[in-house]
Amino acid sequence: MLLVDHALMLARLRAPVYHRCPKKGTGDTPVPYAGGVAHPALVRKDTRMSLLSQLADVDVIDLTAPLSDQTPILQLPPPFANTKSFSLTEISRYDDRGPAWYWNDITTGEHAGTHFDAPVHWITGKDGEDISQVPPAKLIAPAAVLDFSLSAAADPDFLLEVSDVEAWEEANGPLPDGGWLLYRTGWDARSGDQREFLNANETGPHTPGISVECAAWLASRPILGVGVETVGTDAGAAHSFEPPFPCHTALLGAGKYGLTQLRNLELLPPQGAVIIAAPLPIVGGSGSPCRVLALVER
Ligand code: 23J
Ligand code: MN
Repeated sequence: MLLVDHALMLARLRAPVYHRCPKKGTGDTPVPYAGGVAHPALVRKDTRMSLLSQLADVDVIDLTAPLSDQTPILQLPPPFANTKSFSLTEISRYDDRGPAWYWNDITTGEHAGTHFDAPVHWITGKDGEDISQVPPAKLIAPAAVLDFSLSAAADPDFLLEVSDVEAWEEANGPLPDGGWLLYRTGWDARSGDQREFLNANETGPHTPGISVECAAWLASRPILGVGVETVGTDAGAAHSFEPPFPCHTALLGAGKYGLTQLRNLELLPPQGAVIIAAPLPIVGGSGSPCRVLALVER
């Protein structure tokens, strides 16, 4: 079975899922197991080896921005409160505070750097999952990658429209059920510099995003969520949209997820990549810095 089929199977959470047992004598008798993820004890060793052997033909691409005190973060205008950046505080470094060990405390906002937005982050999703409640099976999912970097280069306020996604689907097939829409804008090239990344002037930040209508439409589609290269899933100017921050409002309100500050999307095919997004299970958290990896068949 293709790797992407495994991910689609997990993403669809079909229950029962049938695992065909190849053992002699039992033929092709389907063996049911509950839920989207097989307990290791329920999966034959040769099946596990088959999954592992497939990874030999897979490139692992890191979609995560490095996390440091230089990592760009969101800046909301007054009167709103702002997040802290990421930073390290040294506890000891092979010195009198700890002669044989080096370690740090970290300070970070939940929404610093490459991070995962849980539904509870927005008021429309306030009864939804916090970051610790996102089901692990959903953290491995297929992705469609929509490249609008030319449009965003021509207009930093470029907004993805329903017609853009429909035209993309016409050419590339439907967005994957239970999968990510990853929105490439080329904005990752600016992530080395907070000023360039936020691209603000006297009228506020100017970064590409998704229109109000398209955000509502995407929330009605069977996708898992939306991933972007910018500081948040909404456009820089989305504070002035009606409703404000339509991506957060519609998608998190529909129980979907956000991924931000992705990079290396240009290395992914339009369809067929499998995304592993691993936020920390912060109890009651609204989101988390996140390691995001893509698996791509060679
Ligand atoms: C809070 C308020 C507005 C926004 C955001 C957070 C984010 O972008 C975020 O990281 O979730 S736009
Ligand atoms: Mn966020």
